[in-house]
Amino acid sequence: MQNQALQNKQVAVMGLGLSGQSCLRFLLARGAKVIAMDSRTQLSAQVPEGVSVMLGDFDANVLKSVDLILLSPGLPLSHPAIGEAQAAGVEVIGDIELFARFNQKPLLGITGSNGKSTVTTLTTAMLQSAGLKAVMGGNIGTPALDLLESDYDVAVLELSSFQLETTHNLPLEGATVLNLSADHMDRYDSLEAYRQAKLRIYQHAKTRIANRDDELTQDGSETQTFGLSACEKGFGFDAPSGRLTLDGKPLLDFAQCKLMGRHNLLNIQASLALAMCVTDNLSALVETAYHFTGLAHRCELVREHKGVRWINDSKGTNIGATLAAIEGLRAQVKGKLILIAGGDGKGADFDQLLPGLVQVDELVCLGRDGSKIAALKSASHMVDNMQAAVDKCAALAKPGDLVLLSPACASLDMFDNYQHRGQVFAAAVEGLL
Ligand code: UMA
Ligand code: ADP
Repeated sequence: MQNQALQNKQVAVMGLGLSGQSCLRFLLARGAKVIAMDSRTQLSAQVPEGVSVMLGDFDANVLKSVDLILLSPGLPLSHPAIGEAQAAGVEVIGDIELFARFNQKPLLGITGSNGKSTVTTLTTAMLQSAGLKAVMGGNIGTPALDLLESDYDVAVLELSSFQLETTHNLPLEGATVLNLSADHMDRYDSLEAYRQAKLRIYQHAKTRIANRDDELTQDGSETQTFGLSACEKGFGFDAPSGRLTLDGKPLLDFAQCKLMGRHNLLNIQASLALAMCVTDNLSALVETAYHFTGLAHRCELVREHKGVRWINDSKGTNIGATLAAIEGLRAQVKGKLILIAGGDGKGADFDQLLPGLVQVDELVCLGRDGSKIAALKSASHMVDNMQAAVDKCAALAKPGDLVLLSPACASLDMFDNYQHRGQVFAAAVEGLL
């Protein structure tokens, strides 16, 4: 697409968060006439000059009158005003679709319920070590349109189901759905509707990389797979030798990697599969897999104090993530595993957390939906805030125990975001010293 294509076009940008703001900058720079809308009546960010701003309820008549609507991921396509505009023939897209129309470089795409940021970051690091100018963006935090300002050989995109709903033509060299478990059930009618949004990532992908152990990631079109089983084709794992394999041949010794837990074995396989879509420098990719230490707030050791390990997995914002954290860590705990969970459950059915809760010895719950989780286990304690949660765990813990913050919930009922929640936890743990 040419810059002129947007010149003097009337475009409504709906939602003025990070992606909405990136759309404003991009559109203004290309001469579009922009109307900015947000359902909130107060905004924390400033809107650039030259943009007309409409706050509060969306006006369907305004939306019907524009040439194009750019919808933020936090807003559902099902909003009636958007439906009216679509019925009137107005095109509705998201920032990723706009990015795709202007990007001219190879792209890799990552979605799934959990592990997206880890795989996006690891894949980018692998490509950089292979000598490519690789950048990452999308759901991970840097809006995709902002990437177009930089010079890159390849862009690695973390894509949420929300972003994929408004993306129609995204050509990807490689795409993966890492795994699928219930999340955002306050936005989707069913798990299948959420899954279908995720599977859209495969639509225009050359290599489609699915998880053999999770059939919900497969749509029958996959051309590459990864999984925990030994396998003659694709990425596999030979349990007796502890080696990750490619087409049955040993590739790396997982015990030598800094990332731990079965979920991270899968994350490494998926990253290798993606990176290999754009480079054949396999030794550089494997070397990076050995040295990658993981991201903050994901099964991160805060401190070992009086023989008790305190782990921050604040990014465990849904049941699947918390189950993976418990399974990944349980084998390493000699004493008790004490879990801190609870927050905004996003409409989840917490019964699905039961297979994890049976592996937990003590449960400390907080937040809006904490009592729903606490009700599932007899050895549970409800507390009012994170400080009280840490104090309770300190009173329960003995040398050899592990305390895991993995809430299975979003943080927004009590904190600014998951990072803030993890920081408050870490500060409370440090306060025990
Ligand atoms: N909102 C309103 N009214 C509006 C617009 C937004 O109430 O008119 C609310 C939304 O309901 C939501 C919040 O504002 O609660 C933010 O929504 P947004 O669409 O403005 O979000 P952005 O700030 O643009 O950030 C988005 C992604 N956020 C969401 O999809 C909710 C960010 O992912 C992403 O990093 C950013 O674009 C850059 O691409 C965050 C996220 O939480 C990390 N993603 C979800 C997740 O990972 O589970 C999908
Ligand atoms: P996302 O970006 O999808 O939220 P992250 O890489 O930030 O994923 O990891 C979030 C949480 O999900 C981590 O705290 C970890 O507990 C869990 N997790 C990471 N990778 C996986 C995986 N492959 N399968 C299941 N859970 C995972």
